[in-house]
Amino acid sequence: MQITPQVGLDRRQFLTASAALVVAASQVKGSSRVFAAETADQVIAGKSPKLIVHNGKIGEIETPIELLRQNEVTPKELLFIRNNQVLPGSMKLAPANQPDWGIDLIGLINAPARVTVAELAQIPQTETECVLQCSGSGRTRYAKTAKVDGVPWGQGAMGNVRFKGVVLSQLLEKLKVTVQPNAKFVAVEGKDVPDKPGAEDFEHSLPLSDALSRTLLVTHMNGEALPLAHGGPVRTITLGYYATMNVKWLSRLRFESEESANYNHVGRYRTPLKPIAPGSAFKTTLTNSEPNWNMRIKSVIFAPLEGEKIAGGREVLVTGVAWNDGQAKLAAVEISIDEGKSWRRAELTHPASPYAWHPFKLKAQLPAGSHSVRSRAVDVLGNSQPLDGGIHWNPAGYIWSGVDEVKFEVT
Ligand SMILES: Nc1nc2c(c(=O)[nH]1)N[C@H]1C(S)=C(S)[C@@H](COP(=O)(O)O)O[C@H]1N2
Ligand SMILES: [Mo]
Repeated sequence: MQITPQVGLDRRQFLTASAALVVAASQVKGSSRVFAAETADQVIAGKSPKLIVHNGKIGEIETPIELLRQNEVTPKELLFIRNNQVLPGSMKLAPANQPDWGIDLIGLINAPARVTVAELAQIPQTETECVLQCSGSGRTRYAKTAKVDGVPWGQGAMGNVRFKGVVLSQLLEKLKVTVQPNAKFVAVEGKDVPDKPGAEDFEHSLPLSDALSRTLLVTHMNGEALPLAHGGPVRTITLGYYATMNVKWLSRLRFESEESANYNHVGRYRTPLKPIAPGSAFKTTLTNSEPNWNMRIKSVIFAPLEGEKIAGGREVLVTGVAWNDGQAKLAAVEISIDEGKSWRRAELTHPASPYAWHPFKLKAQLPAGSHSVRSRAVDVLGNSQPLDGGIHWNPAGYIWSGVDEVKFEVT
């Protein structure tokens, strides 16, 4: 890592900056990120100062693997943050305390309806542990194939959390709202404000059937009121979907016959339907690409850490987590310590929720020297992770799902 002296910083800024730099240097060895102006707790009050700040202005914050692996359920202090734009006043982990916050339901339904956060609390609740993963998580892995645009996320734009809320179909039942037969999508709108004048609002469309059965209107996370920074007082979580579809500060649900034409749904957060040449340009449209909806099957190695030096003469413990969109059971996680030539089954734990992290572990005897370990998850339908994740290369580097790889040394 190269340290370039910054010109024009005052002393207080410099001290902050150098403290952040020390944290950055110890957390993200080998990262291309050189400088963090602020620590995460300065960006969002309550976050751990050890998180990686990619953007302190709107809040793009990653969890280093060495912190992510410490808890089965990721505490709010450690959970990543991704804002495209922000609801003013929401850059904190405090709860929202807004019982009068209303959500409008409009479009292809029998009659428009409105529900408040206080009313949501009166409807039967569902609580589920699930992976929350930005579709850009792991983006930097694509750089081996060709340059990609966007926040240079490692594998830590994700976490495993417990969300509680009301399933959309149960809300409709309670409100006596019926959906018209020509409705095919639900557009989910957030109340945040575009960060540039003239920019479009943040919203996404979901296919109706998944929206009804797998979308929760979430008011609680990890047993507490949903923090403002994570979308409090209410956000959507569509189980098994990428986090970008999980709209924070939920304001409106539109039942429609078509997918939203909103820039964030059509111009971003989509991948080409057919493979494209790495490095080429691609403009997404409603018909040439698909939204970042269901999560691809994926595994991430938690130990060893990249670049770790492990004392010889003892077994090396390989650990990590795997998950998918929760629709097909995970069958196995396989580990290779010989660059993909042979694979061994790890011990895999099936959590209560199919949407949660599935921890895996394997012990390996390794001689002194340089080593690499690879992991790949397989589900009962045979879906797995490609050895070369670059086959899914796309200009924005969405939905990385290649075999994970970590290099380390036994001394
Ligand atoms: N209203 C709103 N919702 C949003 C966003 C946003 O910018 N505005 N960002 C999305 C993206 S891209 C991600 S990855 C997740 C991140 O959720 P988190 O910040 O709670 O971790 O929120 C999603 N929901
Ligand atoms: Mo995201």
